[in-house]
Amino acid sequence: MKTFDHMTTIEQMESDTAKLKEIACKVCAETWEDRNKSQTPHCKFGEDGICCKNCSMGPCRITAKAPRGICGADAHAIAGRNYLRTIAAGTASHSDHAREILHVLHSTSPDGSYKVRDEQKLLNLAKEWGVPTEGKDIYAVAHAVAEAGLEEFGKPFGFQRFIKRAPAERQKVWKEHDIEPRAIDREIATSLHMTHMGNTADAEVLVRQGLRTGLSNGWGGSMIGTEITDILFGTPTVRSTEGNLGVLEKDMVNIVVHGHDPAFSEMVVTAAEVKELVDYAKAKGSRGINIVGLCCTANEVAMRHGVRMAGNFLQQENAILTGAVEMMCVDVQCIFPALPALSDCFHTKFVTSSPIARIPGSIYVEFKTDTAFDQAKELIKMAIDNYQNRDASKLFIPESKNTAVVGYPCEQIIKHLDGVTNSHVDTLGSYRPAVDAIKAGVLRGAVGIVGCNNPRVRPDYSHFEIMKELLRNDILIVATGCAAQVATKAGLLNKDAKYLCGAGLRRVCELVDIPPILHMGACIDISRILLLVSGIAEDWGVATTQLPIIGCAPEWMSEKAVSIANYVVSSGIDVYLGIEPQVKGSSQMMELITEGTRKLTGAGYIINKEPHALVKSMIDGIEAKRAALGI
Ligand code: XCC
Ligand code: SF4
Repeated sequence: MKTFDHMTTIEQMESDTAKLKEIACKVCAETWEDRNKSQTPHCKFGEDGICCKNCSMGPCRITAKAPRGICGADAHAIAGRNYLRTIAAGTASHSDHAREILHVLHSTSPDGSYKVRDEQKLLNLAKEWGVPTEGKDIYAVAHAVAEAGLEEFGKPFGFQRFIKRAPAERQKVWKEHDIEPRAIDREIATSLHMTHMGNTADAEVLVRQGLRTGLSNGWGGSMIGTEITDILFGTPTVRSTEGNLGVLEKDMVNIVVHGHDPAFSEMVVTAAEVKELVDYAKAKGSRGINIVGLCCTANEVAMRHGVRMAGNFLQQENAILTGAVEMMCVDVQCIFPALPALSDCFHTKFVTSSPIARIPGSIYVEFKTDTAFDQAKELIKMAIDNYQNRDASKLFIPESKNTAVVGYPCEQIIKHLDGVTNSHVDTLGSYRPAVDAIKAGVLRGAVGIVGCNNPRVRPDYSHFEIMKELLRNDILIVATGCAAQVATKAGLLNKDAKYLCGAGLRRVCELVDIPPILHMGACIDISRILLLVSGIAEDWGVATTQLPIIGCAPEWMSEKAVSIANYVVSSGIDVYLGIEPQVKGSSQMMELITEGTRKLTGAGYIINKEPHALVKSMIDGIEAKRAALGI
């Protein structure tokens, strides 16, 4: 049998990093590896979530000798409050990103920087939201939909509109337990209010508000963000691309786009195609302009343009260390404040673009919707002019790169399933072929692998080990965010990765013509996974809690990830974590997040730092769900 021979191993990735570290030493640059050393061991109180500085009588730290803060808050109250604040911050980040995107939609015009690309999706959404469309110009509809979306953030009454998309069973659970998400800003503000000095001290109540706040992200902010981004820039389709640092080109002007909000990166990508700029780059002695992505921005532009991906979160400094980056331009979230100083060791120009992420030492070009395209062209010109400043003695581009097939939003998954069953018209437009494959045991189940990488564990290793083991066990993977990037770097988004799979999954990959890991987008697109799982549950006629489908964040680090975990658990899907949430100092909180939420939503966290043990528990979890279904 054919084998899969072009996988990049973690060891190879680490050897690339080691070579780049040599360059860092040579130019006296500091990287996260150095800072991680000086930050460990971490503060135990912070790690366990039992340091409170929510008022100036404190900070108060809980020990055996001092079991309560000055106000009397105990470990459970303090860990619970800290946890809820984390969820609120994560929800705010995803949702504020969505709000920005709504403003971009509101700015669209036929001759402006931003246009409507997916008119059908816009019309569908207008219908869903009851926005009148008849006799209206598409841009008038866009502006009305944008306003309706913006209402979701602050409306005084009612719940998030998108919860109507969830299975009836879920909506009932949310209502019963009083966790239906209200206006997004309200859930965030309520969480901050509840955790202010002198308010909620009951961990159970804090956790419940965490679920509701998470829901306002998953079925609110994030889902709005995904939907509107598709309307503005097109719903992603399947395309081929490449990933890892080898996508940087020795003889081209390399521009890295990094962050999350595609309003910015889309302009840069489009501007880089302008002929005068390409000619200008050639006139300056290069072979052209090479745009590559990092972190979630990479996923966004890869799915819509096939732009190649330079890597994930902990690789952001490596990109600059190659000495081949003329410009890195960033928007919001997951951007190391270390990047300007690092760029200064090279010729790299480091550009920030959002008032949300101002970083000292950067070149700040505030992006405005009405001038966005011209600003993007200016930036590209600046990068081209910088090409001649490259220092050959500091240049090292690792060769590692892999081909990847990306761009599987729900629409594309259904389209592929339709392709398999075109003779059975009754299953068209549904997930029933996938359901049948799971029922038959050809597929044992599915896992959504999401999230960051994190120096607390060997970076990327947990992802990699877990992914390989799941594939071997006929478990299909959908991936987003930096997890999807690990798969890209490793080569697991290649259709040939089917040779790493068990016989059942391999057959499915061949039949449906997909790689065994489906790239569904950026972290905000985990909202797509919610719809996928809900659709499968409905086509199957069972509850989401019964499905052999689970979520996993092996190396998460951000507050957004905690918010995500909460909406996934609220949606009835177990979440397997490879990094412990910072609540260990409270036995009650540990019980609540692993078991307590099960009584409310039917799902909870399973936590294990050791990836092989974690993946074993995942497979056991999937098999237990199968057994309970009698399949
Ligand atoms: Fe950030 Fe989204 Fe995490 Fe990657 S996966 S490190 S949050 S870029 Ni979302
Ligand atoms: Fe200490 Fe209570 Fe103030 Fe927190 S709120 S810092 S526990 S006194």
